[in-house]
Amino acid sequence: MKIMKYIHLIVMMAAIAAIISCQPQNKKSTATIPNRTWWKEAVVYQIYPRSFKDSNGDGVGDLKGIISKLDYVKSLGVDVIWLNPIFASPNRDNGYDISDYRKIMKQFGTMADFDTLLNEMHHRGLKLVLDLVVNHTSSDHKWFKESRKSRNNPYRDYYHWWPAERGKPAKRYSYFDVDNNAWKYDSTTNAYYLHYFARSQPDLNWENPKVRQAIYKMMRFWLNKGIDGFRMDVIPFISKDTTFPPLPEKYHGNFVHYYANGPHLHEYLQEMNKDVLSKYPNIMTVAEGAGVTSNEVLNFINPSRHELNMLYNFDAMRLGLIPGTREVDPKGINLVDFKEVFTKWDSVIDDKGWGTIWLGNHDTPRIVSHWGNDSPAFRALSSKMLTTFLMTMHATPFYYFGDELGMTNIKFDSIQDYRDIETLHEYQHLKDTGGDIKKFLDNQKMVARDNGRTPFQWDSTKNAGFTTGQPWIKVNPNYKTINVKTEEKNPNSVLNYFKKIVRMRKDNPILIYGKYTLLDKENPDVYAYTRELNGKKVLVLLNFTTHKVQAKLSFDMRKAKLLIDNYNTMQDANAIQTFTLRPYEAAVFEL
Ligand code: ISL
Repeated sequence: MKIMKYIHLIVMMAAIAAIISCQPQNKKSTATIPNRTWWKEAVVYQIYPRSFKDSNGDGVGDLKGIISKLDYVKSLGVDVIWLNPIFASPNRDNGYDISDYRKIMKQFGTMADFDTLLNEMHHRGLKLVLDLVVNHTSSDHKWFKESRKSRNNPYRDYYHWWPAERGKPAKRYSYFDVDNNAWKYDSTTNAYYLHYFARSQPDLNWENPKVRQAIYKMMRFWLNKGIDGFRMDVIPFISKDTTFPPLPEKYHGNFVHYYANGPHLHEYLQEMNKDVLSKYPNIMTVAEGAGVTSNEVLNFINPSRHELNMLYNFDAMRLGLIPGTREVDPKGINLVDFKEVFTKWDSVIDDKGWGTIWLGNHDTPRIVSHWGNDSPAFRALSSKMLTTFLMTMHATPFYYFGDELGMTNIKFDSIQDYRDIETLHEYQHLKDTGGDIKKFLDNQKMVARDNGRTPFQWDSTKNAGFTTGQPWIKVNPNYKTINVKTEEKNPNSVLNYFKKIVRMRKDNPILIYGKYTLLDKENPDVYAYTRELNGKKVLVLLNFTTHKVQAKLSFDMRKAKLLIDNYNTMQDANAIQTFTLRPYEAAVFEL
């Protein structure tokens, strides 16, 4: 009997050893984490190619420029680069108006440069995600050029046309149109075409199976080259009710929710998954979730639906703005609302899918200027605080290039400095309609997309080391002090803090997979939460204000181990029920 017991014991120990040795090599135990996936553990670094690094002196960033800086990207510790569109384009909306999906934009380089980029990235263990812009094309795309030629052209039904003899089509709002009108009359065939964005961005007709097949073929072309996934531009907008009924009253002023709920949207995403995505099981997909509410997110990302992996939501983007407008609210951002948004999305997604976390991208102002404080006293501290938030949440972080330096809004004084179609068209619209131009320009300093599109700041030489030519958009004059070279040398810089906290996230699965719980919910100044995994607990404390504040906690902080603090030092080590935080302090503890 005894011998049998020993044999049992030995067999069991051998089995346990085998199970442990099969686990992915992570420093801390992850034995009980279900559904581990590389893109859940990744940090995505978004590069706006136009503004990253110019290799040929034409003032526009390019692929060779990116290749020359891959070691920098690798040094950050991030895993994935998402590139904004790099395809042939007349650039009316900086590449979001594609004229040929299989060609590289001339200003950015050649297909050979692309192949080198992908190779060099993979060689360094970096993955590449491309922007898939298929709600619309450029009006210069061959399909549209054909489509507008005649009513019986084979490409006619690649786009949405409304014959003028039926009268004016029902109102549809457009994002970038000077008249706010998404229908444009075209005299060649006496018909209107639909464009949710600019007139130069006609919407593709996804209800036509030929369009869908052409797009799937194009997606396979890039996936076969070995790219690692797609970020899908306004993908919720693709399906339309082609009877184009009058817009229901409740959507006037809030049309994005109507646009994001087309009748066959999920059918098409499932078809795309079946025909394309499922054939490349190791890629990642993320929907730009404009117009998608937390009630709807699981329709896109619940694995049982076979659609997409992740969706990034826009709920937080309305905060700090006057409701229904893009005007900055002088009352500022209400932190209780901010916490509620992120907590709600986390609880809805729970373990039924996987979330994303982001605060800024190429369509937003710089995160430190909007969510933090870009005054000299607080810029670095608040940048680090916001980065702490992004790197300690229960979702995949999408981090915008330049935020790791604490780059700020440029705040142009003159309309001449702006390049963005959105700002320029809105300006024109106000001029045409006698709107308040001064108020508009003041507001643009805070919200304009160009604030986040100024050239990356490499060093303190001319044009921040971005280009030897004339940059396509002005360089932020603060590049003399805010730049990679200076920050690399300073152990306390925003850049070095970013690297440190990225490493911390990667070394601590609890920060990736751990359950998120909001604490001290009503506190208007502090965002406090715990992350829990396998009996371990981490506490995150973030002060969103310029003054000392207190978090109410029920932990005995005397036993807590400080993992990171943006002041470098721990204070209030003896706290029990409350914890005092210094201005914009961010502190992470193991409890
Ligand atoms: O930028 C916005 C508001 O300022 C958003 O409403 C934005 O238009 C929306 O999120 C869609 O964005 C995406 O598609 C646009 C392109 O201009 C954006 O850069 C892109 O991210 C059209 O392709």
